[in-house]
Amino acid sequence: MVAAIYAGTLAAALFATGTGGTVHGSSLETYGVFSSPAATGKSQAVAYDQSLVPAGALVQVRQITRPNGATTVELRVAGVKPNHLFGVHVHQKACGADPAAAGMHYQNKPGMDAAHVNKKNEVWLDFKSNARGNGSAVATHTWAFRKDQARSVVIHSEPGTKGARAACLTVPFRGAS
Ligand SMILES: [Cu+2]
Repeated sequence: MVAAIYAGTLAAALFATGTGGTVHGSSLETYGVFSSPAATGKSQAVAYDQSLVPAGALVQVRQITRPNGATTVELRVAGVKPNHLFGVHVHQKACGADPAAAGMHYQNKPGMDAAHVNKKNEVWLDFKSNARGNGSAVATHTWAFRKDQARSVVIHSEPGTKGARAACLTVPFRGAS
């Protein structure tokens, strides 16, 4: 519980410097402290490659959905490998000890060709960490998630779609009502 309280405080601090302002619509925040799959237990944040995402690194994800369905997802991380380009996507399933547990990318319109596997049809939050190992990204789409079909954020070893899965945060994204 100490870790959770610590993460909550730090996560709040991470977002305190963020966009802020009044949100019209609904907002969801999820945070975690990464740990190895073996040590994870009930934690929602799993680090598979600790050379990129060490145990103890922090992550926070915020979802803002407007009344018209437009959805913004914000990612913030602290304590990851400095000066590194990461690829990040919203995936369909919750994280597990196995990196594959998170399943495929969430897609607005399902399809495996280039017309569907892109950051307009999926939620990509690629970022470059700074010299202190902190990073952030924001993605906005005109569409909302389908209920219960977007369940995690996966951090990959490189930008785009080719990187190995380095870490995962389970996020109960809200679907269109
Ligand atoms: Cu991914």
